[in-house]
Amino acid sequence: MKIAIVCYPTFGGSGVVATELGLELARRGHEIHFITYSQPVRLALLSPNVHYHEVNVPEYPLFHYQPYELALSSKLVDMVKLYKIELLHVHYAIPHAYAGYMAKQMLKDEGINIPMVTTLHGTDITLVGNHPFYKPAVTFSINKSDFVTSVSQSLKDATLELFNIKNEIEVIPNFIELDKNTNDPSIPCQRSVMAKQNERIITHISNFRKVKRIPDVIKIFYNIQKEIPAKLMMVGDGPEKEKAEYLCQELGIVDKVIFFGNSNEIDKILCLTDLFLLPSETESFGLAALEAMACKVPVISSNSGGLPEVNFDGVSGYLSDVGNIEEMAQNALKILKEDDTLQKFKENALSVAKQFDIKNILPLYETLYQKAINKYL
Ligand code: GMT
Repeated sequence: MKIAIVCYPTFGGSGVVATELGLELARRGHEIHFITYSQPVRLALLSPNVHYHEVNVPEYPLFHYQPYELALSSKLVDMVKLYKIELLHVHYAIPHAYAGYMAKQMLKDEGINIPMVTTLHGTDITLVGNHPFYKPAVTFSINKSDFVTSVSQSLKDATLELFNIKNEIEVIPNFIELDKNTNDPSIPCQRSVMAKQNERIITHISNFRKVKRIPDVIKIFYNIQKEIPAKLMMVGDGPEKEKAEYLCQELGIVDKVIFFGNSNEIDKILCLTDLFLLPSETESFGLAALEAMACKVPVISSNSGGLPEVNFDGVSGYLSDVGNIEEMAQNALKILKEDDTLQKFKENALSVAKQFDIKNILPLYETLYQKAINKYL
């Protein structure tokens, strides 16, 4: 199949899922065209099956806001015609589903019927899409998509509750490429560089937005390090980072917390991690938790959104109510104190992650794509 994938190229779950999906589809022989405003961060190499088309929005003094949707829909029309693309898969409803629908209509005018699959990722529904300024356009473009998927049952439920949706929504969860992520012996695991032998290593990875509750991460760690020797690795960048650095100063733990910034070497960080913290206000799925689990790292998370669908309480880690820092720290200590317990949770984390192996999830997308293409034959 010839598939155009529209996504955000930056560090963030939806872009990562879209890129990894495209790369695996390409490995399976499909022709993939990524269409976005800069090269996706996880898209290192292009190949005959993997193309990247940049959307440029020329500056013009009259524009207070650059008309990205317009440029994107025009680019989609051009690329569909040039490469004879058979299907659009847009990730994140705003504004991609809207731009995709416009492209569909323009193409229809020229006698080309192209199906569009929209994948809802989370904040496009829960935080941003639900805003009254966007809601009519988001509802419209979801309803006008040929097929809609959501990354968890919880996100599907939220979408049906918040919007007037007439379309079916199929749940296709986030996935992980286990062969790549699990204990690859070629990845050097330099634990001794980061911590002393007796220290536990705790990690948080995100884009440091408010929804991630970064102060909770620091406070949970603060409680942990009072009881056992430990280091915290904070990976990523975003609006809450500076405040987090100040909080570490206030709590007197700067020597125990390392801020890395954005990293493309997540597996090298996770391979030396003992515990992952994800106390988010909400997560439609929590891809970061799954990536940790695939590297045998148990997870302490909140129980909101789709997190209970990936982190199994008492098995791959523990879940607590949002903001219950004390319980999260106590649960972390339950896992970390004894080597045997930690080992058991590590094994469990990996076996839960196996359910989300890309090999199980990818065929769900392929079947859906075929259905979408058949719709217009
Ligand atoms: O929250 C992020 O880190 C980014 C965001 C995105 O859309 O790029 O992530 C959302 O999509 C991911 C992939 O489907 C999910 O795993 C995340 O849980 C979801 N984030 C939220 O719902 C807050």
